[in-house]
Amino acid sequence: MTKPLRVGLIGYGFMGRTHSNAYSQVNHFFDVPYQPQLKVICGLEKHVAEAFAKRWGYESVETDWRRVIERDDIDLVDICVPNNVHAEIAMAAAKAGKAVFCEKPLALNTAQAEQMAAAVEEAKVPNMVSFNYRRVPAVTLAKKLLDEGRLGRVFHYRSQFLQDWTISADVPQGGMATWRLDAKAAGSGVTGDLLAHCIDTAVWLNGGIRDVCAMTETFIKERKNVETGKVEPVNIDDACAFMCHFANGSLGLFESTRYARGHKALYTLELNGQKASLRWDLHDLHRLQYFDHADDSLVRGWRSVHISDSDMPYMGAWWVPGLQIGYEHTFIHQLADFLDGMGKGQPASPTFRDAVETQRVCDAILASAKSGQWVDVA
Ligand code: SOE
Repeated sequence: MTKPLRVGLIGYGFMGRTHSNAYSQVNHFFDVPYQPQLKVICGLEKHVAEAFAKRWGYESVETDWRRVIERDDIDLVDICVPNNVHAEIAMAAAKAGKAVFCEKPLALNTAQAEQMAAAVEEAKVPNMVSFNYRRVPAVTLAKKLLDEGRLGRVFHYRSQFLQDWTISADVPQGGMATWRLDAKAAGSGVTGDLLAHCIDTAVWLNGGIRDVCAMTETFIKERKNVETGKVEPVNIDDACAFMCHFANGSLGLFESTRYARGHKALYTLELNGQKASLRWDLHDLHRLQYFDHADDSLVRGWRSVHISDSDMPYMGAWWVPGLQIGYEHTFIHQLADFLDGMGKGQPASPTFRDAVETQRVCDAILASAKSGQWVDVA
């Protein structure tokens, strides 16, 4: 028997769409104890919210998030708005006893993330942060192989997230479409927006990060602000590279930029262990590259494992072997795990508390880039 879960979604942008799709699909494919009911979509512009409600099947529309939290017909508040509003909404929702689902990065900085984690813990409400790439079946499989000890001791972790959409100086900052370029709304640039994904996956796969040494660059120093209409200084990092030590003694190398001409969303990761290595790439997301040194030396080489059989993570819920899935499915998987966890009374990771760790690494990166020194992840 599934129980209804009445959803209030705040934010009708790109992430609002990925989450709405997940609510609509999850019960078609996964046996989860809850059935999401799309009660309300909330966004600043009424006509946009109304069009969104019509397209996705939300029953009602609000333009002030406080109204969503006051409503007693809402069980789950889902936050898909710019980063600077996450904390206020999440803490108010927790106080009102609602479950809280929040887009990444959790907060603008560690202090704020800590407050948010404390709020959901004090209110004892289910909570999760949307670091969706953990739930790409190939990435989840990488976790399984690591946990089984197939790589042996890990020596290296390497990861990149490359884009190219801000190269033109004509791209503005601020506003609905380009708030990611405005430090007031986003907190940071590629560090919080893209490296946070790499860090979340890395810590999940390879354990905690001890210290970091980073460099950042802002290539275009001024951009027009959509809200003020004025040309203003750009205060986000356009590119960031950092190296780190993991607690397990392995070395990490990470890079992210929005200036890698030709790369639209190239997220890659690679681990090199004593016994084996593995590599994954978002542009070929249904494949895991795997090299096992124990293979017969005459045929030893990188294997390209196609993740589609039903014994692969999440794939039993989808089509028949050989037929693959895509980006949107990662959001369905994380929702399925969240609902399953709610049913069992077990938190699904990454919780707000888990995401504080990612935020800590991001803060250490920005501090290191500023000082030019190695910085401990406190
Ligand atoms: C930025 O362009 C962005 O949309 C991020 O905000 C997402 O988290 C990432 O998955 C894709 O790129």
